[in-house]
Amino acid sequence: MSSGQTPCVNALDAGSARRVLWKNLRLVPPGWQAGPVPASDMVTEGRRIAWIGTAGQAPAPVAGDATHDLQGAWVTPGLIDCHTHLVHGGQRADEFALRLAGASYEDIARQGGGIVSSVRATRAADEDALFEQALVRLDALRAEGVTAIEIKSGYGLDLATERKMLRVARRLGQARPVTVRTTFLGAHALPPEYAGRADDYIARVCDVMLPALQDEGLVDAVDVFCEGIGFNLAQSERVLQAATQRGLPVKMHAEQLSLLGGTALAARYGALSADHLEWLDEAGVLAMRQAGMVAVLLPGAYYFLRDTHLPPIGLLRRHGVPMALATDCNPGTSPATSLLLMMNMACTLFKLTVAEALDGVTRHAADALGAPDVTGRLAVGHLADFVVWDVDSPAELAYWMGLPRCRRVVRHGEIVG
Ligand code: DI6
Ligand code: FE
Repeated sequence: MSSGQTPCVNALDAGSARRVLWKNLRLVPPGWQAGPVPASDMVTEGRRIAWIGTAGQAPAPVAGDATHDLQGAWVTPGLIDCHTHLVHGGQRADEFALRLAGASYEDIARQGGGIVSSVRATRAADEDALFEQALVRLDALRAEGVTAIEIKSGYGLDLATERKMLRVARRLGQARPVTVRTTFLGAHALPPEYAGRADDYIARVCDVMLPALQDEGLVDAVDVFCEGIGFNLAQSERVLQAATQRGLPVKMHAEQLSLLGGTALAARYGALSADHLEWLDEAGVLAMRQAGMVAVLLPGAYYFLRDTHLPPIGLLRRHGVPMALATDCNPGTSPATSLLLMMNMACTLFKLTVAEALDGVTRHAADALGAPDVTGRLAVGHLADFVVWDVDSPAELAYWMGLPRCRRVVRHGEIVG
């Protein structure tokens, strides 16, 4: 982190990396508070930040260096969407209509709709079709300054389709200038062919699917949906155990629709994050704090399900649990492709401050993502992933609902949008 005030001199070595001077920008500091922020300059060298400090004091450019004058524009770290189900076949607008007519999300799931209907569509789609559908959503996120994203599997629920989803996720990261972290969510729902045999399915997830997909280099982390309509505590623990034994970081969909205690379980396994958390209690908050976990809040799902049970923001704040925000982009509960809109919803629905929302899509999201190089912070030595905004105040990032305000996106030192 850098306040942008203190010049941090570091070796601007004579390597061949391209050097760029970004002049006259205003860095939105972590924990931003309304008020003037003096202008800074930043020097990037190749992929990384080599110098940040007071405007006008950067090392003088030499021949071959590029210079961009940002004319006092506000700059944040690249935005990070740390919880998505971006890759899936089809959409579920008809189910939305049913819910509007009175059916509950859980009713629909129990009647063979819900997640399982997306499983049918995802199994039926070929890899290229899945890729093309997901690319549209990825580009919508990128247009708002997203430079890193987590993508889960979990609409395959068989080895071949989970593999197909994770391969698509990897391809997305090659096709676009965005860091993709993949999460294996084989334990998202019970596939119809395992009806009444949830323990057998979990055994397959742990003993067959996870090892195979990890060996193919497709898995960066492992997640499980611990819920009445998902998997119980014992089944969730088996997944966490299997992942941990294989050296993979874990996370959990926890306490979304009821309080099962999944968060405390995830804490025992040193999870990166617990996500959703509408029903989380104080014991769970304390467990998160102790384990150094991030609380990933998903206001899009809360809104889209017309939920009324708020996550315990006051407790998370009081106990100092970092809060991240993500889209949860998925066809059933959050067909959202705007992280800025999630900031707005987190402020209006969950009463987050603008500063919390900004930190929630940058440094705290990075900590939930678990990608070693993605920090969500602008400081010397860190990757040069940042966004230049067309706003008078950083509060505008949480204020507009749909107005594009992103002027430039820089990833790994290169202008990519
Ligand atoms: N919680 C969610 O909100 C999504 N998955 C999950 O575990 C919903 C997935 C869906 O309905 O398709
Ligand atoms: Fe989710």
